[in-house]
Amino acid sequence: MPAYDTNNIFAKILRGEFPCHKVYEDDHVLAFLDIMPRAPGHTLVIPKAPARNILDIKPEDYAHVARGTHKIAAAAMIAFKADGITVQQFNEAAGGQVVFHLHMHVMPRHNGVALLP
Ligand code: D5M
Repeated sequence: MPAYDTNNIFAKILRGEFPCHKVYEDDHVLAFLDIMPRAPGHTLVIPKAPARNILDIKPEDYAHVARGTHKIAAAAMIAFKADGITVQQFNEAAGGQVVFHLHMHVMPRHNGVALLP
């Protein structure tokens, strides 16, 4: 697997070199709106630790991502009056990953409404 690239777009967002619509931040994670939302409120949760994907992250850093994802999912259910939540995460190009800094997609869902492609 290739090494972590410090010039990926999410690394730039973490360094404040590129803007984002921030939803939540703590010492370990940042959450912001996806620029290509597949559902209203589609949010990405990323670790502040430099990790390419789930194959690359330390368990203790992944635990922070899990905690952040849990928090955002619960908040999104309320904020978007959602009926459910889809959590999705891709690893390497073969796994559908496009941006190579680990991120969890958190997508509020409503009954009868499909995700955008
Ligand atoms: O897809 C990467 C996801 O990251 C995709 O849903 C678009 C989103 N994206 C890409 N650039 C940005 C910026 N600058 N802000 C917010 N969201 C962004 P994946 O297949 O999960 O790697």
